[in-house]
Amino acid sequence: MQLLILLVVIVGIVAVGQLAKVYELSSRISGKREEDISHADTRLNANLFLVFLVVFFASVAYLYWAYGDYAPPAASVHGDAVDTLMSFNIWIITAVFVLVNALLFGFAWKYAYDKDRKATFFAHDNRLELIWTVIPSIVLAVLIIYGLRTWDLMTEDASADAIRIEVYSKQFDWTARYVGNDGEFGQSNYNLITPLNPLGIITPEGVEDAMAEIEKQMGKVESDLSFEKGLLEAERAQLVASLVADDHGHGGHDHGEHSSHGDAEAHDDHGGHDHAEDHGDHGDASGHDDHGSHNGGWKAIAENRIAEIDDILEHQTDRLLILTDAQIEAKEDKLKRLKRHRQRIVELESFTFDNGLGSFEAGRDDQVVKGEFHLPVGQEVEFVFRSRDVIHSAFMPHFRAQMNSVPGVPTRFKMTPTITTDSMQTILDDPDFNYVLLCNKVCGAAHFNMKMDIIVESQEDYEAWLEQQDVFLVDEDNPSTPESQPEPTADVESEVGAEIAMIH
Ligand SMILES: [Cu+2]
Repeated sequence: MQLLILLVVIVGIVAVGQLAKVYELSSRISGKREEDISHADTRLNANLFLVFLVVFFASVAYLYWAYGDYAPPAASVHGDAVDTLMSFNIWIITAVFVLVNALLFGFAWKYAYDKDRKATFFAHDNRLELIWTVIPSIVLAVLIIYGLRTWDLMTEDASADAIRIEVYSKQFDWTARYVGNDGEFGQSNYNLITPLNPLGIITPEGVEDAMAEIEKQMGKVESDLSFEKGLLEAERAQLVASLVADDHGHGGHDHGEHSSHGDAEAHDDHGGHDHAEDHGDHGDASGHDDHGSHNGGWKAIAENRIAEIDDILEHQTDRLLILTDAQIEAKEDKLKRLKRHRQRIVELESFTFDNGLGSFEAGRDDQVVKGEFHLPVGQEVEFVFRSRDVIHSAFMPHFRAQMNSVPGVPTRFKMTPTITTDSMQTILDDPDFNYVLLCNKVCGAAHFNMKMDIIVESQEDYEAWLEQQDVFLVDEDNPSTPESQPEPTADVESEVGAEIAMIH
């Protein structure tokens, strides 16, 4: 079938070529030149340009009319500003579009070829250059400054009493988290994620398990590396070389022989040898006249290590590993990564918030919700976005809000919803309407399904709903805080709770 299509295409090309040739030949016979075009043809083409211009403008006008009002009314404070900015841009773009195309096709019509007309020629005009440089510069500057000011409405610092919500993305769903009474999100870490703790909020048990897991993995990698044949041989060669170098400095013993000992005990065979003594009491200055104590101690350690390596190479061959350079590098990288993970958890564990709240307390009363989350109307909300796997984009079209959600880099914006879900259902005459949070970054196979409903309601309804949401660690009577956490933090917590209650 494909071959057939290819054949048809080839035959077509050949046919067109032949036709062109025939036309050329017949023109030559009738004495007509290729560039001789009749006046009627020229006028026809010129008029077609004009027809095209009219049809083009008419269809663009139709598209504006049919699709120009693409979004329901903005449901946030800054949303109106975003819409105004958008309209402002559209008006400028439309004006430039009409002007440029009218000139382009209008001139093609007006100045169609006329054998009696002579073109004027001028190479340069400073005034024209100035006009088409300065005017676009001013227009662009206005657009950029206006745009940045609108952007600030979303991104400047939220007020102190703003509600804080974390939106967490992963392939392929969203999770929302409220701070709870203490006003702080519990710290979280990728390594603390479990099926029951999908956000990886820090808990003493979580830290213990994660640390154990990291240590286990580190132990495995370290053990692999310590039995890698090439690494052992390289280490041995380096130790031998440094012993020899040291020896040359002192003009003393033959360490080449020394370094070939089978194991540590072999030192004893050498009886009164200097190094047997070193072995006995390394680090002790007394009794080593020709070597410094430091030097002697180092030598003993080096020789012990050589003996150890020899033992492994000769007697523990079943434990030896032979790895490629790339494999060794991968293992070393993994070790570094695990150490970094461990370090981060240690830092999180000891973290204290400005209000004295410890790391473990902050997370305990966090409320984690899925499927939908609620917002009170007229109240400023600060969103913080985190991602577990790839870059997602939190898009709330009705609030004219969007922000990338990036692994490892928390992002944020603030907004104030102005229309409740109920009112919007009335405005749109659609009882099924719901505000939505969508993913607006193609993030994988089920990207299209990555959605969360948003309910905007009165302050009372919102509080009643929030009241019903589970707190992260439910067992309040038996707090799973470690012994080392001092009692006073509990007081700080209740004080902060009281303060927040007063604000509301
Ligand atoms: Cu996504």
